[in-house]
Amino acid sequence: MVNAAKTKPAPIINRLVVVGLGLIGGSFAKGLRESGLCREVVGVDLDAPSRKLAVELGVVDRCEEDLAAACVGADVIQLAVPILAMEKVLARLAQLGLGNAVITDVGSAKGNVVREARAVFGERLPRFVPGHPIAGSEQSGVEASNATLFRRHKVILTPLEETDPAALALVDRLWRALDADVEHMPVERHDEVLAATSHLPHLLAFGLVDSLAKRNENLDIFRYAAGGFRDFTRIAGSDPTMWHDIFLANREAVLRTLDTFRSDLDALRDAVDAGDGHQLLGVFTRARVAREHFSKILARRAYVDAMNANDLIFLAQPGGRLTGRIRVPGDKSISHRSIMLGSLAEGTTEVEGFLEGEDALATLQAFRDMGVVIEGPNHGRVTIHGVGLHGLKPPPGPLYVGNSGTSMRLLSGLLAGQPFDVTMTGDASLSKRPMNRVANPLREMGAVVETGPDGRPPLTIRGGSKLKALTYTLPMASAQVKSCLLLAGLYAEGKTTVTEPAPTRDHTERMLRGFGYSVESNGPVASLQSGGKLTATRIEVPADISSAAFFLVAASIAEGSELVLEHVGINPTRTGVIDILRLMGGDITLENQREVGGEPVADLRVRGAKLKGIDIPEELVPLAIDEFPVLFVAAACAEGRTVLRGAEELRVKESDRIQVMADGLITLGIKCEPTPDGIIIDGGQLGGGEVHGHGDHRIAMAFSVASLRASAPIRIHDCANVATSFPNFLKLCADVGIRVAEEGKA
Ligand code: SPQ
Repeated sequence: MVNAAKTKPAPIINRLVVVGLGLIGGSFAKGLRESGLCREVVGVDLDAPSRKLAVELGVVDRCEEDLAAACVGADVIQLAVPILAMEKVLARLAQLGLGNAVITDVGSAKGNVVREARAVFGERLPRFVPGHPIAGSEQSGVEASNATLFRRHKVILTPLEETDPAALALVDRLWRALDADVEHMPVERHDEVLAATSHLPHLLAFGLVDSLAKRNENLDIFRYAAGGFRDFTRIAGSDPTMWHDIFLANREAVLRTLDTFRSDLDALRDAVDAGDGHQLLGVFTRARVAREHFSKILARRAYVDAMNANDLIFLAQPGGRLTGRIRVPGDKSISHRSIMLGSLAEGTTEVEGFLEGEDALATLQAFRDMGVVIEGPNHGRVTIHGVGLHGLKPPPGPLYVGNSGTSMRLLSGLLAGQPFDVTMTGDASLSKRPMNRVANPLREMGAVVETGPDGRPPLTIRGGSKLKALTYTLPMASAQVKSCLLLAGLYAEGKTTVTEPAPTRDHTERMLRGFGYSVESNGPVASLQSGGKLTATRIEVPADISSAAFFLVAASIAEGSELVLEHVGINPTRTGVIDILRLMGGDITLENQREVGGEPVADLRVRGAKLKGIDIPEELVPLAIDEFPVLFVAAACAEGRTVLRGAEELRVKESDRIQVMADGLITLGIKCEPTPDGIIIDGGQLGGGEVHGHGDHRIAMAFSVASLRASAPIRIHDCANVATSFPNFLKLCADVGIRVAEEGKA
């Protein structure tokens, strides 16, 4: 039963007529009959046994052979006949007095149905609502009618300019009553999209199987056909008559998409012929990730859904003690930059320890979209076939960078120097973050940068601007703004100089030097001259101190803990968290200090300690900027008061990290007071309760750590974005003794 659990709504129409009682028509009729929205459902079918069965199976209330008899007093007429039979049925309907009845249909192509309807009804069709449910099954006929067939399936309605909004709303309402996911789009767009995503694949599957079957050795070929062949050709088992009809009905759109595909196929043929492995690798690596990438974008529905539409809940059990040795994933900032600089370098860059989190992967995908061949990631190994500073190609569409501020801000700098236009979009969180901090200085350099309202994403960067170097003092301590301008400086005439108000992470400067590009650093001033080139190199990405920070705090607050975090990057612009924890009484020692690829690393040993509240020195703020959510948890577990000032930047991260941490800590029973540029936290006893991650990875992980000192479980909502920076967070927690898991999973 559709909506079995809900109470039946009052009928909204008197009589629904469904013409054609196959799988689709029968399922539509049955579902709506059960929904209670129609007082009577009448079926029309030429086949007598089908008419009899339709009534016996409860698909319709009654059935008619004659269209005219069925349509008397109809409010809605659904045409569910084969697409090439549509013309005949429409012509007959046009001869009947239908009053104000709404006509709709389920045809797989829309242009031809609309043309035929105009031919018989006249140019204006205010009561016609063309539609197409994207659903089906291997079964057919009225006996296969299934009231839930359309549940969570897309139904596309293609209203015309003159479509009466009330008629559209009515058909929309009927489909939604079947739990369909209804979308509206123009007729032409529908036919293009379906030609590409459904009709072309069917043509290829039918064509390939037929081509192989025609060969003399066909028995041998099919005998050795493995899973790949079977997967690819599964749809060649579809109904030949139906598909014959669809190709004739959607001829123009199919031809357009087929021609584009044929030229792509020719390019592949040429690459095979010429032994062009680079071209083949480019196509294959892009294709391999494309499916996953696009389904992620669709699932996230940037700009549309509220962030917590897909609420992933972490449930953290109270208590615990940490032991063992772990290595947290690779540094996010360095991973982003390895892809950017490796792509712009000449030669092949090998990366090890790359962070396979969504943010760094978004950067990787952006460069693939701009024509860079990138192999991997495979267990942290990535091979980037650099194209040089001037080798990027225009991407096929907007670059989607998900949740990643680093991708959007750094990319905007280097995109300002390209000859083509690019638009960058992001998810709901990134769409709220300020971009004028990069857009304004880039404009001063001569770039044309368009933002959404209030300087928020999307960002469009127009190509072809001649950039001139800039001498710029950053209004805030931001490594992203500094890096953005240095990357733009690679393309600007003259010497670009950036002065920062306080030291921020210097990975861009270090890594540019690692790629053989000269960057001067003099205290707070960094500068570079355009005109050089980047030479490919080898990069070993150290473990991310920002991820290690969760375990530094966790082991510090859990009595009796002793944990070693291996191979952590301890770049002095990132170690504020260690300094702050030590000032609070934390017991952290650096062992086995060494340098890899221009970055200092060490194994960090941390033991449980009695922490005390402190006034956090302001000069440490930029050096621990991403670690404050979890440092607030340390403060909540410390004896006495901790005061943070000069950290207003925390309010414009993936969430307002001051406010959301304060809200959560107060829920857990901690006395704290947010201030415009910081927070005051009085240490106390953490209780349990429900808190929110607000789609911010670091908030979700910080509250997971808090459970170690909580008196009851903590339920943390909206945790999906932990995958942006720390995909195996829960696994490592389980390994060392933090009892947090996705709700419903042990
Ligand atoms: O990439 P994103 O979303 O901006 O990530 C964050 C984070 O917490 O992971 C900030 F929200 O890290 C930034 C960091 O805060 C990464 C970064 C970098 O790689 O250059 C610099 C810092 O940002 P900012 O705004 O201070 O320059």
